[in-house]
Amino acid sequence: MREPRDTNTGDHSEAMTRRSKLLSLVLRHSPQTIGLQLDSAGWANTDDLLACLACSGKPMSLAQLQAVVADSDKQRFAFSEDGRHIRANQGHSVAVELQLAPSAPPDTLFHGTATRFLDAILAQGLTRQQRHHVHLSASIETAGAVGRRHGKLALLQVDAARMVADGHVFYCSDNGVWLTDAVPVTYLQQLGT
Ligand code: HQG
Repeated sequence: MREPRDTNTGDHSEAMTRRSKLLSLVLRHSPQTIGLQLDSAGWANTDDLLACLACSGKPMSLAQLQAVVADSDKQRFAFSEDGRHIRANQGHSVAVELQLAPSAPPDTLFHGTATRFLDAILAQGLTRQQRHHVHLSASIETAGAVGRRHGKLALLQVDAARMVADGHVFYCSDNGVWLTDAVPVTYLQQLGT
């Protein structure tokens, strides 16, 4: 099996995954855990982030941080153009305004979930739960991977074309995840897995 190794840091993927999870925690959900502040668009000052991590006993070098950003399989994080700021591309539970522009989605999108959520979803539609939006994928494969994180996979097809025609707004995050406020049941169709 391929063992991703970062040339700058000599790290194995396990350490990278641990750092990626730590960054997800502080840049999406709980910056206060390490005393970090995000601005209203979710950006943290890169130097502040490294200082706060060090002060919390979780030191990370700039090279290690850059490696996580570059290697993240889903492009979870992004630096500002000058590298002085960093943020998570999506998935926040803290209040941030990502300032994404509305964007036209493909006609069909997909959502992977667990079978145990199906009854609720087919009664209420997809709702955003702890996140800011419902997350949808352009590919069935990605939706499958997202759904399997939760348990036995259930796949839903979303009639995005009809949603757009009916006035629903979509956004595309910097890492290609399609976001919308909610998907009412009428636009959902269950697929075989
Ligand atoms: C379900 C990952 C009951 C929904 C992925 C999902 C994604 C309902 C779960 C990103 C419901 C929420 C987001 C309703 C929705 N009743 N359950 N009415 N409506 N649900 O993790 O979409 O690794 O918040 O189906 O790649 O699974 O974090 O959302 O199963 O892009 O970078 O409630 O997370 O990215 O789970 O995943 P989540 P998600 P990262």
